[in-house]
Amino acid sequence: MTGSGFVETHRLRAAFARSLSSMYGNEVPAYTTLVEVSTQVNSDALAADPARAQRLGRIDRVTAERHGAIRVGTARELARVATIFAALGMSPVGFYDLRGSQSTSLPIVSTAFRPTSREALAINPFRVFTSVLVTDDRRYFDADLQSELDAFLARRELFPDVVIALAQRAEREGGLDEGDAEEFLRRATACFELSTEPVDRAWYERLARISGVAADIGGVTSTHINHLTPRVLDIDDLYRQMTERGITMIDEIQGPPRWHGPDVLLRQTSFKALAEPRRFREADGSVVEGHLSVRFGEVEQRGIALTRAGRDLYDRLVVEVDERVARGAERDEAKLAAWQSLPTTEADLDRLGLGFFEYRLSADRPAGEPPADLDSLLDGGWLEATPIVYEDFLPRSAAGIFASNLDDAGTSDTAAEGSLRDEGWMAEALGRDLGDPFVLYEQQRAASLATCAHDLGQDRVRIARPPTQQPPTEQRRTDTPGA
Ligand code: OOG
Ligand code: NI
Repeated sequence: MTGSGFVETHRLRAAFARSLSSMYGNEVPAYTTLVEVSTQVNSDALAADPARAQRLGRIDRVTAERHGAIRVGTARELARVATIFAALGMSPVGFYDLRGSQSTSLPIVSTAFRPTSREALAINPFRVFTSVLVTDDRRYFDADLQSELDAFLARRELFPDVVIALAQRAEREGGLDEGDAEEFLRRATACFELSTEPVDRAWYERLARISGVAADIGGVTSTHINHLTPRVLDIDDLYRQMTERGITMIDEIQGPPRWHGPDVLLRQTSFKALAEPRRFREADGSVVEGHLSVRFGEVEQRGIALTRAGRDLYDRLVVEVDERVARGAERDEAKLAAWQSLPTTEADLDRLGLGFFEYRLSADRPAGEPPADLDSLLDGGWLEATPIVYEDFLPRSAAGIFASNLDDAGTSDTAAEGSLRDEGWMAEALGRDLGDPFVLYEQQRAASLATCAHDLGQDRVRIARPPTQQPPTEQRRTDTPGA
């Protein structure tokens, strides 16, 4: 951190991502292998087709890109970690409820902290999927266990006051002086280090019988980074190369299939949780060496952000895939069959209002009076569309990743009433506004249109095309007029 005396927010975030990455690489050597293979996959993809490789972000952004995952126990812990992320220019975006979605017990709800502006994302898009335990959900915890668990969580301090004070100052002042920045990064990184503190075996196992995730969160006195995920341009290639190196991957690549059309949303896979040495305290007070398998390696390939209409379609296709699998189809084939309903080109994804794009003036646009509507501007070569990258997560894939990395499905009482958790609860717990992914993508799209309108000397409204709510048809084109 040499150079200018003041380390502003975006540099802090990039430095934090690097610091976490080097700490995690020391703790989990397989992560280093994953990063090596990812880097190779990306340079191969770049060499094979440079334009395609950089369609969804410049190669330096993609290669530096990581997301982390952490898990906390209480609303207070969530609010404190939100303060740390705010210092790094990362705000909470989206609400994910993973409870009851799988046969595996996942008594958590989640959000993701990430930069939200186009500029900040381009500098460093570091994001952290953050889950919080729902201790009052009777499907998982009875009243007695809940009060023991709440008391246990209330006694620990994951994020010391000194880190929070530095974070508050960094948020207020848009960064920190070099010395403070170093201290903040060191202390904030340490909050996510695997603790050597002995784990109370009986307590941990009691929680583990209900949910491996509950034990990982509430069975220990600290938190840790669960995984750090590099981004690749070809996840199938990565899956093959990791398997060739003898690393056992989970059975599936979660999310959309590999196909000939545009990549949308997010494809993810992981390698199985590793047995890591941990110390245990036994009932008689003795401390012994043992193992826990909770941390795993994950990798992702990002695609185009979908509009609400596009996302609704995606969610319907996921249901259709399940139905096909229930009737005996193989999952990858079922996905490919369902994907026939998606447009096969970016232009159609845009025109049908299913995907988010940004627009800019073409360098070689025609002379003369430009037409007034977006589709004609695109068709006539005045404007060019570039896809907006999906910066968020998928609840179904997240639940799948959690579940496939737990040895034991745990237990839950499906007849009991779940406790209420929603966006409102999450914002209240965070003590901050919770961003809506769709609104953020729409703002980015609208801002690019406003710039185009200005540059063309047009009225902004005339080229803004409201995203169509129509389901896609078999047709390659629709008759939706430009507004
Ligand atoms: C998070 C699991 C979900 C993703 O990228 O969707 C996830 C966790 O294990 O804490 O990592
Ligand atoms: Ni992840």
